[in-house]
Amino acid sequence: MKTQVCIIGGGPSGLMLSQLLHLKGIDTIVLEKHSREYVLSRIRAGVLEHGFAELMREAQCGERMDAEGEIHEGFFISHDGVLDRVDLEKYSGGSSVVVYGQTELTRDLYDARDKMNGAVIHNAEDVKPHDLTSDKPYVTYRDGDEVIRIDCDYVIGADGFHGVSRKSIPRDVLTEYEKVYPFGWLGVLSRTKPVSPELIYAKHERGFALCSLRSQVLSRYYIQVPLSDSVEDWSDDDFWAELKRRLPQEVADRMETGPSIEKSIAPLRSFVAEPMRYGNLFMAGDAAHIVPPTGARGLNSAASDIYYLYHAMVAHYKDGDDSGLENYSAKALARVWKAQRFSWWMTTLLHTFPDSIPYDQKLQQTDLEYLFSSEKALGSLAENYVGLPF
Ligand code: FAS
Ligand code: PHB
Repeated sequence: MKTQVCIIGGGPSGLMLSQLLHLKGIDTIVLEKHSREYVLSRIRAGVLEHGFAELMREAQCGERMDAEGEIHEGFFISHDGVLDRVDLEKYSGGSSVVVYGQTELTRDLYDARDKMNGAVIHNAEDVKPHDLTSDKPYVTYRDGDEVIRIDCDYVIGADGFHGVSRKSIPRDVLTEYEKVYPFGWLGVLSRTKPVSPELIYAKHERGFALCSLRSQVLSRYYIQVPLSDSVEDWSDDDFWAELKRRLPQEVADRMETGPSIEKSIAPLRSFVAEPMRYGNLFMAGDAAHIVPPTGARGLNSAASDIYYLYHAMVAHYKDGDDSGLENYSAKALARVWKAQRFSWWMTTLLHTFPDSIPYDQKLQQTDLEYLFSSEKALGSLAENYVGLPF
């Protein structure tokens, strides 16, 4: 088989790039190790930056997002029993975010690929990139006992944190930066009316909590839990009781509870791999960087990688201009690190750290007080949350 761009990974990064390049007449093949059902069963991000939403529309996949997604112009931070609102629209100079689940946008991307007869190969086993530093790279994968080879011009590593692409870069080329947090997030999805029309990020001495949503009949909640916890340690009743303890009484009193239809624990880490290019391999999304979900930057950091790669590939194939490809890693990393900083800051501000000393706790308190006493501080939070420019 031959294609121009072989994309490893059928998550939002890989599918979005495949769709955008197809619309410009650039041929791609997407190799996904799991089934489509498995990919769509994962519950992940919920908040889309303005830039991600624009990319979905440019990829001709934004129709359902615009119809079913919710525009949010602010969110709340609860602390010391009170709710303080962050007015995103006011402090970002008129921008907002779209609340629309990653599961749904991934479904929209798959549907768009199907409509255009896009080549997305599921259950691709043992995917391996080869000859990445040559001008004739190729990728192999197994379909049962048969090994299939795909010759291409470029390989895109959009295969997430546990993928094969980053591991294909020699250790002496790659530099990895990592910070692991001493807690995780226990997430619950429930068919209940969301407790608040806008998200509530709760700082509490018992631990962080987040009230989010997927629609007006589907709620998404999280509580910070020790790394030693497992999902089996948490009955639905225990989860709801603990979530309520971490919220202001007026919010807890109106909380509609119900059975969990999904319950999982995600560890929190900050991670960046540099460079994001090796020969004719370009990494994008979680393959190259991970953030704690506190700042809702995970999926949104992938958006700018895809935006840069899309324009670089079009410039190469249409104009013979390789400047975008040459500058990709440095340009993508500049925005990635700003998302890393913001995610670290939001996580440090709002979580209870088991080993924190009284001085740290006073700093957290002061940071919150400063935030809500300064329009410039709120402006900084808002411009990062709605998404820094690509
Ligand atoms: P993905 O990991 O989504 O996709 C990579 C794809 O590559 C997967 O489908 C995988 O099966 C496939 N793959 C892996 N190895 C392969 C191989 N060897 N061969 C072929 N295919 C391979 N972000 C937020 O903003 N908010 C959140 O609340 C949030 N919660 C999260 C919870 C969890 C448990 C995780 C893991 C992530 C969460 N994220 C969240 C971040 C998440 O949304 C990612 O940023 C987003 O999925 C990035 O998309 P991709 O880069 O496409 O990577
Ligand atoms: C979610 O709805 O899953 C969500 C929203 C905002 C975050 C993290 C997760 O910061």
